[in-house]
Amino acid sequence: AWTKHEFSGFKDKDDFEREVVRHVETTLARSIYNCDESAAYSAASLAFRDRLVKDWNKTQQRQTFTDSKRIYYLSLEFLMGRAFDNAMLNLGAKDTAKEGLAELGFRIEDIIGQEHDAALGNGGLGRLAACFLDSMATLNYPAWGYGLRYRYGIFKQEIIDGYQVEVPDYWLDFNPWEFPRHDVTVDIQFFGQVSKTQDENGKTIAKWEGGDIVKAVAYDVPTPGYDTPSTNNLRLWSSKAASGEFDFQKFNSGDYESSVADQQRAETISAVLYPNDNLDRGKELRVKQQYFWVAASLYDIVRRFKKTKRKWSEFPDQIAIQLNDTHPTLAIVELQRILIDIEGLEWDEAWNIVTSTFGYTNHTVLPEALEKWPVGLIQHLLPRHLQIIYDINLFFLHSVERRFPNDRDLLRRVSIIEESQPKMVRMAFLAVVGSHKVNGVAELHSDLIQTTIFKDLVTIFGEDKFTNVTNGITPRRWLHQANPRLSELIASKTGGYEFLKDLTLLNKLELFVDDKEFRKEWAEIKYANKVVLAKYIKSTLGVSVNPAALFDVQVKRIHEYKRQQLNIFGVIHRYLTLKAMSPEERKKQQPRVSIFGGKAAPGYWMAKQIIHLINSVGSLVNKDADIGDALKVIFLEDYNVSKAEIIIPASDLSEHISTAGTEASGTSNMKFVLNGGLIIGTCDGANIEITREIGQDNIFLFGTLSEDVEDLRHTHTYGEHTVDQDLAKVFDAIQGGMFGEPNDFQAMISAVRDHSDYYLVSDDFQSYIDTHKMVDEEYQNQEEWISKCIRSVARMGFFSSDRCINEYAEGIWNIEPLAV
Ligand code: 26Q
Repeated sequence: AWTKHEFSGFKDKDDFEREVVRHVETTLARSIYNCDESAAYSAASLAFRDRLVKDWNKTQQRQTFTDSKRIYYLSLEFLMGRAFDNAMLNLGAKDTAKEGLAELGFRIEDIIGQEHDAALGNGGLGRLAACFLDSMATLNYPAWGYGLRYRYGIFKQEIIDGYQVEVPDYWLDFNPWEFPRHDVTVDIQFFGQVSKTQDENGKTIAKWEGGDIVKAVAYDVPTPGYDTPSTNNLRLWSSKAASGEFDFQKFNSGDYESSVADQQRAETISAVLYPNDNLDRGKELRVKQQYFWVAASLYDIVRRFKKTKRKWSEFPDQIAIQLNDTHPTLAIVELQRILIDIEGLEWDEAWNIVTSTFGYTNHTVLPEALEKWPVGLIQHLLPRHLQIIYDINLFFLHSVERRFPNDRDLLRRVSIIEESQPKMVRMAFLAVVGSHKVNGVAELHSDLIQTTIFKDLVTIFGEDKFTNVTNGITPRRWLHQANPRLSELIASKTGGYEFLKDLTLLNKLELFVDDKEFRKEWAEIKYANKVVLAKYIKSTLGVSVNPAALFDVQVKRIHEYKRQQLNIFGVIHRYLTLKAMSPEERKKQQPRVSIFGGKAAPGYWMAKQIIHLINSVGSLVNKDADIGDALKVIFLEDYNVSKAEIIIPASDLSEHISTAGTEASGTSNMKFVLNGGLIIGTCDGANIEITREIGQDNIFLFGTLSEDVEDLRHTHTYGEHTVDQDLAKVFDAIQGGMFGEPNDFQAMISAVRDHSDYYLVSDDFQSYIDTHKMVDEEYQNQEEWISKCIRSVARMGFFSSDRCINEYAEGIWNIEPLAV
């Protein structure tokens, strides 16, 4: 069924097997008779890597030879997950590998399971970057990703006595998917002083001297496209002491400790991913990471451009750089510095090049997530950059003043420097001023940024600078890889696997909504996926769940704005309701499994309390003999990409219930619907567009609308808000000690009942409960439910990251695919 493209893959299973055996015997230096699953994974990966490398080299050569415009995607996070399965599928050789591995005595799933996730990201923003790499390669765009090679990715989460415990994620022991480029290094400068002199023409020359040097070393990760030889590059930088190992001068003079300390200080820069999601809580090390990565990447990009011997004015014709949130905003300043201080361009010419090159994607309106850095910190770490930021601001404010004279308050509001104590650099404003396009990630979100945080900037720059590109997901990983049986069934009805490259072809499924045989197979696949998840739950938590129950899933980072507390309060309400019923009545209720998963930032105390409450509810409910299968409450440990691939295909209903106006887009909502699950959600982020595409009848919407949120919040602060009966009963149960020590959960209750209930949990509670009641009723009618699922999948074509990347390419990057 599968087209093998001409470049890579294997001739047949024997060809593949020979390669595996060769790698076991030579690369790994082991006997094939003493080959365990781990060695088989290593060797099989290396066999695929060899194929990938060939395509990769050809792709890079072609991009250089044709001198085509490239897009550089700068992201501090790439949440890639596993690479082996993805490589097999994208090269169209999974069946071959499966047969070959079977002959060697292995089940392919076991071999896939050997791989450690590459978890260089927190959540949505990092996974979006990974989906974009997949789409950019698949669509044959000349694209590179630039990121940091963290020694430790996002921490591993363990649950001990109901509490989250963080364990370091050391993932680099054996990683066949990266290529160290010890010859590709860049010296990165920190601290030091700036001196200014005049040249013979009276022009001021700034020199940044002194300070420390840290070395950036490149590690390259090939990122293959699906059914195409295009294989792009993800370049990750690792930090090293500039002197190589340690300072021998110091060492020989007996100062061994400090020579090692210097080395360690340098290596600290790329040591660990900051585990905050939607929260700006970085210190000096975070800015160091940002500058280290941005400076190395720009040096690399400029070096490549200079080889073409083109004029500087052609830079934006050859290069587009996309900033994934404000984390790489210093790139704007760094490119301006390179052009004026090193290459000798005039300010205006340089600034034109800079602003034509950059695009900026905003992922949040939450005030606590908007990046700001103290002026003093930047002054100390990057003295020349602070001067340039001040100059950018000066020229910008001058232009504002010319167009809007005598509006001092406007100048104060839009200044890149916030005149607070201490003064702060507003990174989002700097990103807007230094880019030619600014986009949000879903329609509502893009409207909101233009009317709230960037309102004044829209007035100044005009509406055309601001645009929307609704997020998308790659159907290769999130349908074909995660849910192979559903993918196969879809292929059988839509004319093969073409839909994986043009997701709008899913619309052909509408013809089969009433097809009995098709519906039966559809339901069987969902059930089988639920059995797999049930087994996983049994093996990890020891809890038996009934696969016939309604699986209700909320998996995402734990955050008050995402409102896992609303969900667990709802679960408690359900439990109390069931307890109050007679056994006969209870039997008539729709059985449910409430499944949670997600990490809390280690310093986010309230998020950790929420995890604790979920686990406490679970340990009571799951062993309550009165309740039995009617309700189970599960918290899955260490939610990550590879677990998402098991959980998402097994969901009947998933929860996307953020306070309206807080979730920029959400992308797991798209993954769940694409896998034949329905969703309960608020009118927020991409939920709104999902509703537009799949139809109101196929989604369970509830709650306050974003335009009403502000007013409602005000009524709270003026003390008029009351908690309704049902929610009060939930609080009483918690405070009565039903789920253990009530003091542990007091803050969660107080936030809603006694304080301002900022996230409007009490306002939305009743409609949330009522909507779940509707879900129960509708789930009873399985025929109707399945129709809704099929119709929804049929209408999800819009949410492919391929559509999304094409919009970026056309509307922001002005870049064309390179024909293969
Ligand atoms: C900032 C400063 C210091 C330390 C950490 C951070 C930081 C790190 C990660 C701030 C934010 C993030 C991540 C944000 C994120 O994942 N946002 C999500 O992006 C998705 C893709 O666009 C959206 O779908 C989600 O709605 C949005 O929450």
